[in-house]
Amino acid sequence: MSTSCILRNGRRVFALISGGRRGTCALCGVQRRFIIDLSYSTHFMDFKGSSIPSSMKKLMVTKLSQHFRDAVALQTVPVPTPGDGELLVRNRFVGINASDINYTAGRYDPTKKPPFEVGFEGIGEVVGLGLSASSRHAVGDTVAYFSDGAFAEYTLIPAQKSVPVPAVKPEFLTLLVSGATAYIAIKRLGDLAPGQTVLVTAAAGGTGQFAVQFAKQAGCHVVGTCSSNEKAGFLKVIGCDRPIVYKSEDLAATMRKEYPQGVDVVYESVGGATFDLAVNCLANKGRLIIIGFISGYQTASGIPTIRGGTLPVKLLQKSAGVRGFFLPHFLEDYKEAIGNMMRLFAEGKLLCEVDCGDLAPEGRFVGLESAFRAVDYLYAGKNVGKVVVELGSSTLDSKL
Ligand code: X1H
Repeated sequence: MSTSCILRNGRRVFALISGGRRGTCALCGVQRRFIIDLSYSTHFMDFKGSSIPSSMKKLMVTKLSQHFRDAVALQTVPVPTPGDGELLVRNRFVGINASDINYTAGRYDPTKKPPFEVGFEGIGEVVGLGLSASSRHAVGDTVAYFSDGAFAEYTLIPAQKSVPVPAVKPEFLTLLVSGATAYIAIKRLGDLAPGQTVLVTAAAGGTGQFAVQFAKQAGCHVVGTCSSNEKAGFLKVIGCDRPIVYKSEDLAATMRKEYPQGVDVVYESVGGATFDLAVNCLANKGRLIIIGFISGYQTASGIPTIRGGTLPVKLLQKSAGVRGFFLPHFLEDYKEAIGNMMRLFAEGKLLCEVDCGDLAPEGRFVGLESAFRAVDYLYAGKNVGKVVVELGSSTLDSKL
């Protein structure tokens, strides 16, 4: 057995998986790298006889573009080795976010040049880990994470970023970015009181579904916009008092007629004309929370146009406010948010709707290559709930 002592970032770390012993799987012919116990602890033991292959599929941004298919390529790369404080996670589900294309367009960090990895969140099993990570984790742990590079069969994550989950269910994945965004934005910026009115745009989407439920739980009257009757039905199920199908109803006219005093809070993710409309229906002292502006992301600038010139006047006239919300700026609230949402889900008080594309034209999103279809599906506004891609083949499943 070769002892694996590698240099990573200039530091010496002991790897808990090793390329020392390799074998070819008799069933599929894939070169596998066995997990080898390099320690004196059962933490590093082979997990239920499973092995991990030496190579894997991964999506990489090879060119900056706001069009996911132009920006991203499917590559075969070596399965990485965990450094000291890292976990190697075999992803079973990965989450699609509207902002994935802001990332592929280089908007998150304009200094970052391709190639770089993509994907914000995943859930799966720990299959390898570094020495200091082993004080709190073990091979076989089920974890979810909000970290870079999720669109891969295996992802290395810093152990501190892992969220322990009771099972590898896609419902838990919905909480990491979409749920946490709604929970923290509403709690920290909403200033909700019972009896107030909240408007949620794209209410049946990945994050909208949570905003509806948290506003309802705060004792508010909730109005939600969506694009179809099917989505309006879903909104009713999650407690939305007034679903508005904006394709068949004039949203501005309905708001003027039914909410002449305006709404206290808007949870807004569409941008452009929808943002303008949201400003117009704010009540006195209303709060508009910008969590995104999806209507602009596929354009060159990424920014939809608004009637900005009148914004200061309108805010002044209503003593209203507009606040932006970007999840990484609120990580101090993250643990509490995830813990509370997990408890609500376990108690049956939170519905986490997952859309794996079962009704999509080419069917369920299975395998990394289906991330392309999944992004298109989200941008076509077809999803009800969070768009999730399932990874992992049945042959691997039988080994784990
Ligand atoms: C450092 O802070 C940020 C914040 C947002 C860095 C990048 C962004 C970004 O790319 C985003 C973004 C991120 C999350 C989210 O939920 C929505 C959005 S919208 C957006 C953006 C879009 C177009 C641009 O030209 C610039 C930013």
